[in-house]
Amino acid sequence: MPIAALIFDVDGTLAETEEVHRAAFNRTFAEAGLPWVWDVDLYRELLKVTGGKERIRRWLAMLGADAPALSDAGLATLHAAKNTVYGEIVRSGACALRPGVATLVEEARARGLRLAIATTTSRANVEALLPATFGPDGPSLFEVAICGEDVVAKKPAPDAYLRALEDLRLPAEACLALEDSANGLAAATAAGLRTIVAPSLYTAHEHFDGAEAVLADLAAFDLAVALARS
Ligand code: XBP
Ligand code: MG
Repeated sequence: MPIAALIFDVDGTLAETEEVHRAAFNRTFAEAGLPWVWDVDLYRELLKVTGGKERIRRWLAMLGADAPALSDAGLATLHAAKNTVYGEIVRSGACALRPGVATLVEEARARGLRLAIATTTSRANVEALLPATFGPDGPSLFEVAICGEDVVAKKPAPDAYLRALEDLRLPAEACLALEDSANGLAAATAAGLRTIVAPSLYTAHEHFDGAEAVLADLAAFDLAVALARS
C-alpha cells in the first residue's frame, strides 16, 4: 500500500532532547532540595522506563528504603517543575533538530504526505519543542500529535501509535514510523507499522531487530526510494 503519512517520535528522533530532560530533572531536584544527580550512565538505565513521572517512580524504587516519602501529588508537582525547566531550556534555543529532520519534513509535505507525532513525552514539551526547532509554523506541520497524556500505556505499548492511526484514519500499512529507541520500535511494530530507526545518543547500544532500516540519522533516509518501494 502506498505510504500516505509519516509518524514521528519526538525525544531522540526530532531532536536530541534527552540531555535537556536530564539537565531539567537535575536542576529541579536541586531546587527541591533533593540530593539526587542523574549522570549519563544512570540516565541511560532510567531511560528504559518511558515517561518522566514513571522514571522518577523507578528511581524511588531503586533508592528503596532511602527513598523519601513522595505522594502522587508531590511526584506530579516535581515532574511538572521539570517540564517547566525543560520548556525554558528548549525555548532558549539550546536544542536543534537532528540532521535530516527538517529536509525530510519539507520533502514529505512537498510530496503530499501527512505528518503525525506519537510520543510518550508531555504535550507541553512538544509545544515548546516544535516552535523552537521548526519555527513558528512548527506545530501546524503535524496534523495529529499524540502525547503522553493521551494514552493509558506508554511505549513500548502500541497505544500512542494506535491513537495516531485512528486520528489519521489510516491503516498501519499506509504509514511509516520514525523512531530512535528499542521501546519506540516495539511500540510502532506492535501497532503494525514499518519503522525506520535512527538511534540517538542514549539508544545507540540498543538492538533494533524488526526495523525496516537502521540509519545513522534521517539525513540517510531516502524518502523517494521508500515511496517507490511502497
Ligand atoms: C521519551 C520519554 C520521555 C521523556 C520525558 O520516550 O521517555 O519520557 O524522557 O518526557 P519516546 P516527560 O521518545 O520513546 O517517546 O517527562 O514529559 O514524560
Ligand atoms: Mg524517542
